[in-house]
Amino acid sequence: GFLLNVLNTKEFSEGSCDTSFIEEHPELFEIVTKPDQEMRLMHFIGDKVVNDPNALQKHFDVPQIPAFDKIPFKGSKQILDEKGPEGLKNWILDQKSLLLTDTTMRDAHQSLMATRVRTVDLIKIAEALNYNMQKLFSVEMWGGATFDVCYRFLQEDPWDRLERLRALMPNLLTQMLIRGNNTVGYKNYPDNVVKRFIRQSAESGIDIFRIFDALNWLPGMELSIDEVLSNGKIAEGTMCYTGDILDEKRDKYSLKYYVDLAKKLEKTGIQILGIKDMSGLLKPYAARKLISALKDEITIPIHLHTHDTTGNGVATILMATQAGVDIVDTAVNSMSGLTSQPALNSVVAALENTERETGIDLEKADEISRYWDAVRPVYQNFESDLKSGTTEIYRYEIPGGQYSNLKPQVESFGLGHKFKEVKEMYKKVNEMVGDIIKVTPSSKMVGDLSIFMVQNNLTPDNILTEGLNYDFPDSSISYFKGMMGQPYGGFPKDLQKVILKDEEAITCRPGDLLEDEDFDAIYDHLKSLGIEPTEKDALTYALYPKVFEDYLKNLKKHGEVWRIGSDVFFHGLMEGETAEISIDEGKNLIVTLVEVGKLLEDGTRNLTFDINGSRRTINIEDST
Ligand code: 3PY
Ligand code: ZN
Repeated sequence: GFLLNVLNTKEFSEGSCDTSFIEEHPELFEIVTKPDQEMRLMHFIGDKVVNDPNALQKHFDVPQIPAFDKIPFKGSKQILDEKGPEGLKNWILDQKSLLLTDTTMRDAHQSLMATRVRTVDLIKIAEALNYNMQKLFSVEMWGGATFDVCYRFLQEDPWDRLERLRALMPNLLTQMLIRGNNTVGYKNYPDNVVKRFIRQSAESGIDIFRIFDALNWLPGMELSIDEVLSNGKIAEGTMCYTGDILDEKRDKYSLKYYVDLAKKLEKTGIQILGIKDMSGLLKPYAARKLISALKDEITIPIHLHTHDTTGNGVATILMATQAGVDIVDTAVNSMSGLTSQPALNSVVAALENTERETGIDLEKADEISRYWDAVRPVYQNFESDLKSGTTEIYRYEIPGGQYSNLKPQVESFGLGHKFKEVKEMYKKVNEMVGDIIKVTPSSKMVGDLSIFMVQNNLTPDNILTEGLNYDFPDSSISYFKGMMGQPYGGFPKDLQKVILKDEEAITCRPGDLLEDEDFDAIYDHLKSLGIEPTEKDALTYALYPKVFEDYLKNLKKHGEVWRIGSDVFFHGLMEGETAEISIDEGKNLIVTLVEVGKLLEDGTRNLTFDINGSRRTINIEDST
């Protein structure tokens, strides 16, 4: 009784009270550990119920996991394990079938719902995907924005996600997106961070590293490529596509530009050439032209990534298929289209009974799609209101992930009514900075600068004079300093001067100037925070120190919230509703929210839960 009362106090469950009494009596601790974990989670849920306006009062369907037989088979992963990277490369070239990558677990949700899909929803479907989609080439399930969003918004550990998914999909190649020297961040990191990050990612289970540089600048990719190769993994050196090779007036990024770049990438020793069409600008006939030319000029397999923002995505894939592309990215239908990838099931169906049929069982793929169909409503608060494909993307050239985020970003500056103006400015800013490749982080620079210019009534016509009176956004300064690398064609010098004022720009690789990270100091610091740090923790701290410290604080306060089902995590519980909540491996609680008490004079409410048949009351501060 006494212990439960201690546990139920708000100070205790938030960890803010003086616990020296308990620390001095370690024997108490053995008894309190389990209920403590329960109470921390109940506190998290109670807080959601009382204080989160997004806690929708509605029921969600339970997503159905398709049946599967766990019979061992040889998948793409075994080809890599048995034949090595070179062997896998040759195996790809020998395939007649179009090979598919499923991006549902990474780019699809990054582009549709602000990267919010949680580990529990991924691991539930992972085995069914492995055993029912045996002909998949790879599963993109890590990297890009998933890394920081995990810690920042989901209070979960992306390394744990990676290792669990790897174990549940033993036959399929895993794939991640890495931003060259920016790894999974938004700025250049010291070389030893980049190398150790890649080594650990390989060890935790990544097979294929899609490496890009936001300006297609080779020195921004070489270090990562070398490190992936020396770890015996697959380096997919990538060129980002922008402009329109069909339009002779847009000649900065011509067919020749891409062919030359592809040849340079091939020389680095990569096993696969990636084409990253992050905005969905590669029109169907341009895809045919590009892939045909590349097939004549390079010998390594080609992997095409596009977005369906314009509605032309499947057409682009089919034209690329006809021209001989080896692998393409798709997302299962219920997670495809719009700012996401083109539809996997539709491509499978389109190619049935043709030379390049994929071998994927459409009915089984449809079951996977139905699973995601049921998962998706839980995330509806994160979806954009885009209802149809839009050809305005050909005009604005905004990447899929950024397009769905730009409106909330613009609204957060109080400029919601000027959204169209910001998009027009995005186009003008791109021209003003010299027509650049726009992808994380250069796309963010263009977006931030566009908002800044609209906000301050700056235009490309007055910026060279007016701009001298302004401090520009950090991303603009970093870009013009050369900290995102060197753009093809160089910087516009006069604008660079206006933005940098007296600061000097660099022309070398930022990593050449950065001191190596002191990992011993990081380990010591993390120990001082009370954890026994792993290499994964140290790397996270090197990439995102503040985000990681906040994550650790939340972990201490709320426990392993990643185990809670997403309906409860995002929407809490309704009065009278029961949910099964996992608090540890194989350990579940049956929790009913019995009653939300009335507002008390001290501004709190008592919430009554039934936990595995016992009543518990938790006091929650009402801050609404
Ligand atoms: C990322 O860098 O996260 C991207 O997906 C860019 O397109
Ligand atoms: Zn993408």
